[in-house]
Amino acid sequence: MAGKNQTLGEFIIENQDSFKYTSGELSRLINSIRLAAKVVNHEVNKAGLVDITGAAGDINIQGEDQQKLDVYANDKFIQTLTKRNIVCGIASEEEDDFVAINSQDENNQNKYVVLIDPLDGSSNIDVNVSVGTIFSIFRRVTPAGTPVKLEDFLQKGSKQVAAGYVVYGTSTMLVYTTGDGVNGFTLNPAIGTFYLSHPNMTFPEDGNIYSVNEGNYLDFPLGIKKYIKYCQEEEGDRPYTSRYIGSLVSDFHRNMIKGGIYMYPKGSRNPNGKLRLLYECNPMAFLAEQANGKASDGYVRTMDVEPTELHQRVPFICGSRNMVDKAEEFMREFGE
Ligand code: P6P
Repeated sequence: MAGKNQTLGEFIIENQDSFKYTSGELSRLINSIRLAAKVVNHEVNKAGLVDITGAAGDINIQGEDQQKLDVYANDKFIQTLTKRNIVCGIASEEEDDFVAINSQDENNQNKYVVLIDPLDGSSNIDVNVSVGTIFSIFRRVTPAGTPVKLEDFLQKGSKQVAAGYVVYGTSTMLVYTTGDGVNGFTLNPAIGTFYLSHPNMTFPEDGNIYSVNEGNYLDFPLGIKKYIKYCQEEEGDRPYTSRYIGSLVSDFHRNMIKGGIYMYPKGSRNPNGKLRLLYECNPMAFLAEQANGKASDGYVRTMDVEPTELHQRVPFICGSRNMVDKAEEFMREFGE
């Protein structure tokens, strides 16, 4: 068990042997994410001072305005992971297709691919609300030294070897799992070092916070409407509190610490939900389950969903196990 105030670097080395795959490659990969997180954090923290907030003038594949920091964060993570020559491919919310990293070089024995949402919640940047980076890591399924293929990225969430997020909030934290629990590290900006501040993070089984964009209420499936009304009834420990920041990483992080549920259901404007399976829902679902929480689309476990395309969207319900169970109960009874 790691001691508090251990640095991220010390923690990675100490726990490297517990990771079922050999070699320090995954450790080097987490270290490169740590470096990119520090670089992006520096820019996010001064966004208001330098002309890097606001739209970049481009539209990403999601049809969303690319914020300048979106583009910056995307470039920095891809640059860092490429320079360190650790992965054979990267998929990103900001890239139409996956990016192959020297994978056609037969000497390239790199076995990991990374999928990232480089700056989730970026619409909050200009109003100084927390944003985050989300990452998901798989071992490639095609032979090393051959060109990386789409199938290397379209893997079920249950195949992830690591996942995590960086939350650029009142403090900057890196929270990740390699399948052996969830640990949170807080950046000391004065010296640029992440310290273990939240060992073995777990969702309380119950909570009294629900996070959903109630502006879409009329558009929700009946089961979700019924669950929201359940949260609002005067009964026992209810009504619950509604907290929705509009930044998945921040809502998830708060709910994991205090107990709560996050929902992004489908609706007429988002017939499959809004969140992307591969680089938002899967990594957050891996973290949730490793922290004794739960994640599904209301019926099917998120990490069991068979991916069909890089930027596919799914409905997402995630958080304290008993709260997700209750929401699924309403979905089974009342459905769409
Ligand atoms: P809405 C940010 O764009 C994001 O992907 C999540 O971080 C956030 O929870 C959600 O979308 C906000 O979406 O439609 O409620 O503004």
